[in-house]
Amino acid sequence: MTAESRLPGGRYDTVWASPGRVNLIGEHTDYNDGFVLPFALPHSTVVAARRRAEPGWSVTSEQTGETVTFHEEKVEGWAAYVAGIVWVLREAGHEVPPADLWVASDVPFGAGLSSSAAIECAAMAALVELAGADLPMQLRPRLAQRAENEYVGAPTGVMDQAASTLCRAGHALFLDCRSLATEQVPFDLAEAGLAILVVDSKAPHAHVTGEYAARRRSCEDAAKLLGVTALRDVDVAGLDGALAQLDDEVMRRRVRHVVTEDQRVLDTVAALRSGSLRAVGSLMTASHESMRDDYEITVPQVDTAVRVALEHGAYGARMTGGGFGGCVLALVEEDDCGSVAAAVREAFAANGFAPPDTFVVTPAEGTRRVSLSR
Ligand code: GAF
Repeated sequence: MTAESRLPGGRYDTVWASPGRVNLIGEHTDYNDGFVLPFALPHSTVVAARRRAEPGWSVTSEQTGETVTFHEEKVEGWAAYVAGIVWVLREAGHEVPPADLWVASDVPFGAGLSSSAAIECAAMAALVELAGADLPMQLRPRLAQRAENEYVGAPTGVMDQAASTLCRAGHALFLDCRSLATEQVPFDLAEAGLAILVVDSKAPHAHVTGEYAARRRSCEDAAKLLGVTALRDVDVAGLDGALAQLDDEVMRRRVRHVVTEDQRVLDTVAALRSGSLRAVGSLMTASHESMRDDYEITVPQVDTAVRVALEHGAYGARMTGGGFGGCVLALVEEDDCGSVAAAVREAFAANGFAPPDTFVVTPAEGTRRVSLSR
């Protein structure tokens, strides 16, 4: 059942859908002005909107049936993702007309698949249309990020909002998080007989907590000590020299992750451009090792999923997203999806972990207008 088919019956002025994402490679590089390579999931969040006569906005969740109505006051909880978009559009000088909104989603929550960016970007698209505002897609990710940073209070980078807004079906989005320059990189797994298997580890995932903020702070402190604007300005050729200037061993490891991860994104893009899809596997695994050993953001469940996938023939595997739980991506032969998924499930059971979810994904379309046929 698609998210849009779960919207309550009725007349809407407009309906928009924005997807969740997985990040093929480039983790914790976005807030360092670096490179990322996400693609959109087939799972999306749909926001339907209708103008209303009385002032204010309401948002109703299809999932819980709850309606939150707000005016100027600060909203907390899930509705903050929508209220934050109203706030940021008004901050940017757009007049947002009073409206009732309905939200339905099939993006798994709290799994590191960007359910928050999906609701933000769909709400933004619906409200921009109601407002009749001229706000090009390219400018929307920064605004949605600002809503998440300043209204919701999560110190994230721009990757998730950019992925949810700008991704194209059949492509990964090569994004320079400093300039926001993009390249749609063809990523046709089926043609190569490959698949990306997602393992949702079901380990609790919450990057609003201190660990994400601490990683970000450590990177910003390191950039200051090195005299650069952001760690993006250190490349692998200059890495040893940069590390030699830092006294703190933990900070050195954080810097090494970010600098080598940026290079792995560039190497992955080069591999995809030359059609060497299988070569991406070793870069994914190196990325995971760097997140595990240097950035220290993995947990036993995701490390187990990666190890078992590799033992059962995956070309590469890595955690995707902010970390401390969430999902693992494994690059596998299409025919091996079932056996790799079964091996991971067995290993989770043997370790006493909650059963994971496993599913195969292909790169889907970013934010799109939906025509309801009913
Ligand atoms: C989360 C954040 F929201 C992103 O901005 C990004 O930093 C990611 O973690 C890690 O790459 O999804």
